Amino acid sequence: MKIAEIHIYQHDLPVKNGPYTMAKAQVWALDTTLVKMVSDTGLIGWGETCPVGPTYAESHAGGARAALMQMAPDLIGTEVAPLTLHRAMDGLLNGHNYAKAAIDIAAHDLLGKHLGVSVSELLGGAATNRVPSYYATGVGTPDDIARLARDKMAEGYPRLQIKVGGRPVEIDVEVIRKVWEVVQGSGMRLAADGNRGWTTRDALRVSRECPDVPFIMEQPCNTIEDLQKIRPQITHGLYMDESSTSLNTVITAAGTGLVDGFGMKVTRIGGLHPMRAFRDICEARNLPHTCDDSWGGDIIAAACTHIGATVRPDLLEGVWLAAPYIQGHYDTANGIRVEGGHIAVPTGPGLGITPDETLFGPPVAEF
Ligand code: 0XW
Ligand code: MG
Repeated sequence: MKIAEIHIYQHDLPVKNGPYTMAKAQVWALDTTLVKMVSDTGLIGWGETCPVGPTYAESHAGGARAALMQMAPDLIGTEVAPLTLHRAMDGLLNGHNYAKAAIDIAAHDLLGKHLGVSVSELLGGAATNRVPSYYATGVGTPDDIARLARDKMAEGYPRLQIKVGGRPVEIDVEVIRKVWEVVQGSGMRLAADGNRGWTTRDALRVSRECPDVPFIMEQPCNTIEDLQKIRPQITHGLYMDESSTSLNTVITAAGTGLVDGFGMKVTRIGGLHPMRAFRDICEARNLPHTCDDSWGGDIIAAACTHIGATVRPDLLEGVWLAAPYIQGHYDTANGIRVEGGHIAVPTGPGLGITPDETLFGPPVAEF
């Protein structure tokens, strides 16, 4: 089965009760890019990539579409096989994993439909039909975030990710302590995500001032060198998110024991094919990780849920979706939802969703 057509769409995803605030970014609406891949057998697969604004990572919406337009004409006629496609994409464009991921996801959807199996079956087999999610707060006041923690715990979320950074670190310490007062003893797991916003000085101080709170520090500082510097001095677990930009980085971070786990984004690492290798590397080293993306609609959500379902359950820190922060779904019947802090794994072939493409308007490019 070969690629016959590639159609690229743009779609806006406004943030419910926006903005969504992180240490170095504030977003009101996200610009997502969708890929419709049509095979020479007439089947359709969907892919998506949606950077959460232009400063979260080295990615932006216009860049995703430019990269896709660069590669797409030469992908027509390529076999719909993830490894073959990645080699073809790498021969057409250096880097730009987050754009390649949209092609990779569409290919998995298409292949699953062709074989009559779900994407999680393609990725090695689901360990569960319901994955845990986690709730990510924005950067907020101690009282607001403590209230949110109470609400999300009551909803059934097993894990909370508190956003910190980009302000005096004393406030971050207060938020962590207030949230801990609320969730202590409940079994709720905690992450404090600095989104690169702390200096090493800040990270050391937070670890020193909250020795009794068992949170993990997610990407507290900007660079791998910063993480190496704080690593021997902190008592909290350290997870890498934004810095884990490729399998190459992940192998070193896992292999040298730099981190205790990862916040991982499917599109940042290049899609589901590299994500399954990442999953296996983590399992070999007993490293917990999330299966997320920076943002996106039902297509990204389905991709994250399928790979999340294949992770050894004790290593899965949760699947994060943008669904609770955006209005509506691409597929009103089968759209991916968080219910009781958990997500049902879609059952149909491929990604298990059928986007209503009338939502996306005419394609911005087609090949
Ligand atoms: C919480 N997330 C998965 C969604 C936001 O885009 C940021 C991200 C993270 O963990 O950094
Ligand atoms: Mg993170």
